[in-house]
Amino acid sequence: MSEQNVAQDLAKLDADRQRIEQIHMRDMFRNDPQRFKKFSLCAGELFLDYSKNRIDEKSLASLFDLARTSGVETLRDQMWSGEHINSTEDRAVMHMALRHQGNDQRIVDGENISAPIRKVLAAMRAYATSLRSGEINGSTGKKITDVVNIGIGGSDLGPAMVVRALSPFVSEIKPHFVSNVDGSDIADTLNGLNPETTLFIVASKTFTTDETMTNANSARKWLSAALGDAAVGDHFVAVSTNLAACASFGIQQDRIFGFWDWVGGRYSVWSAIGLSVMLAIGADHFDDFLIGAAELDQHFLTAPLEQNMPVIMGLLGVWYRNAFDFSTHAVLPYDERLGRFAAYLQQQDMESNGKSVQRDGTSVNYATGPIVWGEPGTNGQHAFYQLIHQGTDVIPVDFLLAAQGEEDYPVHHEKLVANCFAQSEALMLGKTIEQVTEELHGAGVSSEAIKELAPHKVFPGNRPSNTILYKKLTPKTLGSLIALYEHKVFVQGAIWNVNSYDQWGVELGKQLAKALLPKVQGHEAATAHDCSTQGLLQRFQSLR
Ligand code: G6Q
Repeated sequence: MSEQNVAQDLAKLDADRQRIEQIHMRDMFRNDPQRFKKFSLCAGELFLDYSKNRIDEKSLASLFDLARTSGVETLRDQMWSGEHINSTEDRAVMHMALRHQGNDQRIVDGENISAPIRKVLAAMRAYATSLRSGEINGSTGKKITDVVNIGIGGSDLGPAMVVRALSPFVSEIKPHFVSNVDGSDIADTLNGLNPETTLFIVASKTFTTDETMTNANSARKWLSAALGDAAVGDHFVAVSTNLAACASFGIQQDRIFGFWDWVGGRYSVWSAIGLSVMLAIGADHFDDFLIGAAELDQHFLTAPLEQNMPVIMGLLGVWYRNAFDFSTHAVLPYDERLGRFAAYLQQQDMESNGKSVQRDGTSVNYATGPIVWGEPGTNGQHAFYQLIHQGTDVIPVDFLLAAQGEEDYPVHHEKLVANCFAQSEALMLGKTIEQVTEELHGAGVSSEAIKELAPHKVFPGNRPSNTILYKKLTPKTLGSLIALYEHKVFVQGAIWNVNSYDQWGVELGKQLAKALLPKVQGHEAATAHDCSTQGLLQRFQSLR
């Protein structure tokens, strides 16, 4: 990566911002009927309309310059060639290799990783196929009908989001997810399940994560109480890089699916962490999911920056975060089954780029990762869209939409589409005081009432949005969508010069929870804390 002074490079965007702020987007559209054509593109099966952004050709050119001077392409190529771009953990970042479709070798630390990737994938396929067909059964010979994935963070959010998104493809086996250490999570999940027909996947890269091991031990107790301890081998599989710990939990050697330290947790749904997905949708659909991601990877690796969808989305995010100081970004799928997509992206984006130091450890003096949030439309329209349209914060939005619904409810889908397009149009156009006044006059409202009411009915407009349109939410499309956002996050991390692949910010809380546990349990005195923490401990003990 080139030597850089990020703040200086970002400051160069200011002249563009000042120029752009002089003109409302509605005028940009009025002045240029080619805007949609100019500012939209395809990548595989995804279509992106980014014309409803506060951009012109000149500001985009500056953004592409920024990508070049920040060394986005160099870092991308370093990642793909297996260099340890995750410097603080001294690791390569090779999740793209998990879905790579070519026969070429991928070398990490002198080893060809393509062969072990294919081996694990084949083992997953063989297991999934036998389990789904009833060739492999539970300890009493009954067919497994329910699978519970026990994992948290990267070992939960990806698979949980994906099986929900692909629910029309789920057959034979019903997937469940337990992540929270809160006992209500496992209790509610086990309630109604039959131990004889339930399989648990303990999904943990390290196999030491407290929440996951606590849940795994409770699940094991539940199963042993019903079927005896000898049944554990038939009802538990593991996904981990810590093979020794899996074996000592009692998991059979051939039911441990491995992965590698060059797969970050939040980038691991493509690895054996996706086993619950494969069990639920079948191996062929899982292959399509990988193929969809690989298609986006090829696009990201080869398309020129100016026609590179994740690069464009990443740059627009930097534009708003740094030149305009907008601090949040909403992802609003008009696709109910993407109900967990925003939660998934929160980890992908905020754990990756929520950083305050550069790669060399020096503090940043510019803003980095935005707050990412969202909910599916149209529900959000009846809730928080008020603020998006008329609040004091400007919130750039991504709308996600399938042209075809999975179900035979055409009227529903047409209404969904109309609402999605209407929102981006409304955000861009807004409504002027003159339009409001005219409308109210037309409705016969008195001049006096109009004076009072009109300001409340004005929409400033000029609010940016992207629209990502695809034919249908299939495994392949979903693979492409996730990869698109992964690369977008990469581009932003490269520009902000942060390490997008570590997550030290999650450690302090874990460390303090460990120290607090004996005090919560009452084994140690509630001392040596600040008076708030101490007071809470005492209050808690008095309420137990
Ligand atoms: C993701 C993080 C984190 C991780 C969980 C679970 O990038 O590393 O979310 O996935 O903490 O870790 P284990 O898989 O090791 O249990």
